[in-house]
Amino acid sequence: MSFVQAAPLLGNQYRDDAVLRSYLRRVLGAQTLAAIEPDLDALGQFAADAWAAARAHVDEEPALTHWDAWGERVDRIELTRAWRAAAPLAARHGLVAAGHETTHGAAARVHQFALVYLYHCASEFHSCPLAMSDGAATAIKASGNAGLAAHALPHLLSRDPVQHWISGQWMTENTGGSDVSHSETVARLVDGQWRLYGRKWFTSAINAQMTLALARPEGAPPGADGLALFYLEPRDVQGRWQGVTLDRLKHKLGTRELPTAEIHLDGAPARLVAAADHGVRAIAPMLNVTRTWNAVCATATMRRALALAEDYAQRRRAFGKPLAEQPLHRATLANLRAQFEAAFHLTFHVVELLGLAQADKANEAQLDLLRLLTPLAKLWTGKLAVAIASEACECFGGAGYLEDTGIPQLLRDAQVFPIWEGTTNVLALDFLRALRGADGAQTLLDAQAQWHAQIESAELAACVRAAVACTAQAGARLQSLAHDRDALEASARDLAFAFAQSLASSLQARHADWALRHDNDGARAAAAQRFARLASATSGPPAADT
Ligand code: MFK
Repeated sequence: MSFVQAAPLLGNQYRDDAVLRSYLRRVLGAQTLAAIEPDLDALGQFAADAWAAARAHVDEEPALTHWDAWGERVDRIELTRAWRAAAPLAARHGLVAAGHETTHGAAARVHQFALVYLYHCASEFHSCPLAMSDGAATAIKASGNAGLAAHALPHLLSRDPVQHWISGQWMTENTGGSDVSHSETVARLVDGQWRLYGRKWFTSAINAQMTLALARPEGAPPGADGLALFYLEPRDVQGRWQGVTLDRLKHKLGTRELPTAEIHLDGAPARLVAAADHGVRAIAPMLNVTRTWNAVCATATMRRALALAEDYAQRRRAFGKPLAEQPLHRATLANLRAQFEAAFHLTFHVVELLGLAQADKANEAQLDLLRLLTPLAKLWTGKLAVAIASEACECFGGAGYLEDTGIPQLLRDAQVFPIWEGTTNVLALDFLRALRGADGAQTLLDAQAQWHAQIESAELAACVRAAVACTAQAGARLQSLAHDRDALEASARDLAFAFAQSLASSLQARHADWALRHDNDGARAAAAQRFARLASATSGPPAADT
């Protein structure tokens, strides 16, 4: 009998996740945790079951049929099995609703994103339309458009699978996805009804019941300020497309179960979300929410990659013992774990701040911090998810390169995180934009000092001293470049990574100290110390880069 490798298995992804459970014990009251735990447990089991089932249908993709048998243009989308299963589950567990409900006060976002974190990988990127739905609900609330809110929010925030709607986000045109100022879609007011004409180049979740779209009202000036934000329902109550033609579905590197279309708009009926200009300003609340989803889903991908690699290391023997007992493999996994845990704490701190802001419980400094940390978390976790997914593939040797093991999909899917919702460079420049509104790096240093105030362990205190030194160094560099815009922009990426890593290291150390004291859990402290070493090796003073 020749050798057969043991495939990696996943258990309940809530019960098995010591990092998530430890974090939730710290930030949620026992009563809140007990109330939400059945949902967390159910989604943890969903993740385990979906991994086992997915190996039977690795290559599923949605299908677009343009014409029916009788010659009528129908543009019908057939969704995959995973998507059909994920949609009702998302509604019932409140993956969007939980973030907007008041039951758990400022903890609403922690509740919601813990669910998202467990749901994401198993959902085959059904998380994408949920992110856009959450973003759309947030932008509609911020717009103050009471009529639209009364119409759309009961659907977006419903827990009833029949009532629940998902939203699209139609920004990107052929002219560009980062610089939207050249958008060519035109809005015409015809007999009191706005109608959109043009072409949208990336429309994810084209099966969505509604969408928000940027378009230029006829006669408005060129540039971003001339764009307005519109609300559309692309299909009528019979399900027929209204002034929308689907040209084709995109052929993508990953996220293949997500139907992303190229479309033409020819008189699609729309209504204004806010004023007939400054559409980018109106859609910004949506972007900040979808960027938070991006960071949470990137972190969930890291955790999945690690869970599979760690499980396999127990099963796979080479050179006379399991991989888990080989010192170099063990160190490789420990580095991945340290980075993942740091990313987890930065991401969930953004989540906490979002919850505070939404519940009107955030002070000025916390609002500034939220604005600064959102692009940092998005850009750093996006890149890290790709790096960790790539290392995880390598942990499986040749099997990690075979599509039908399900492992390469992790890497193909991860590559979307640094691209959509703003590339790494767009986000680094957004961080500079946010710094202009805040008190520069001082906001970050002040926050860091507060996080450190309660740390008792001497080893962890040493970690945070190193982190503060990195933040201060990056802050000094920022200041030295303040009068040379080109040099500042050229350094924006290095600066953003330096800040992201030093702040993540502090947040991770703060939690590790708590876990030592409350749970006698030394594993979190070991990971925090390891990350501090990795971060200070990579994020020393950013080099001049012009
Ligand atoms: C599973 C995970 C889920 C992920 C969801 C997947 C969904 C996929 C769908 C897509 O990928 S859609 C495409 C996503 N595209 C982007 O994310 C756009 C990338 N480009 C940018 O982010 C640009 O920075 C942006 C278009 C937002 C702005 O560029 P501009 O034209 O140079 O704008 P400008 O003049 O700097 O800003 C306009 C206004 O918006 C300003 O306010 P004022 O008008 O009051 O001065 C800015 O302050 C404000 N603003 C811009 N970004 C902001 C913001 N405000 C708050 N937060 C921000 N992030």
